Amino acid sequence: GHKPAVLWFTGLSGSGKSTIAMAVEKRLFERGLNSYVLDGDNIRFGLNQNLGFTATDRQENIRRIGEVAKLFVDAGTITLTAFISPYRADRDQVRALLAADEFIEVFVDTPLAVCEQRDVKQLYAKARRGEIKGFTGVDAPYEAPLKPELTIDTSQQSLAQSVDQIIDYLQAKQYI
Ligand code: GGZ
Repeated sequence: GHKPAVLWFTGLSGSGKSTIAMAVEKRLFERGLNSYVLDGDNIRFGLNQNLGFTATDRQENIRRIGEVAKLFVDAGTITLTAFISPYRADRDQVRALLAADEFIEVFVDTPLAVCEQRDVKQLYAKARRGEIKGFTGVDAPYEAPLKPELTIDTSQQSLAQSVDQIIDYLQAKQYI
């Protein structure tokens, strides 16, 4: 059995949030546990397709995702969310929606320089050229968590090590 919770990944674009969340989900699935990843691919193209990247749209994006994550937890699912969620107040609002042990903030603390060097989608390059305005880390803020339950630096450890770190935490705290 397991105790459902939200693993709330936060970090810059290209920090590795989705990659780690997907790999954790795979590991949980292999153990027969019910889990699900909410990310841009299944949220920003559907439920939140009317939202962009202004501060107010990001706030509403995170608010809705928090509400959906709460529903998933109520349904018994270990829920992983992978959104930049740059504002501390918005993350704390989601934390307040849930019971104290149902919100696990995972700070994917990959340095901006590393994210920018990866630049898989060439979005940082576009932002630096001024072709995208309000890009997180370039000309829009990212407020790092003050007391995340977990901090992961993908420039210092492998994907497998990051996954192990999260699985170890879930086991130590008796979620799984
Ligand atoms: C940041 C942006 C922006 C701007 C488009 N700023 O690498 P990606 O492509 O897949 O990750 C980024 C994603 C961020 O969406 P989120 O829903 O996670 O953002 S938030 O939590 O702040 O609401 C990036 C792409 O969308 N993208 N424009 N201006 N990232």
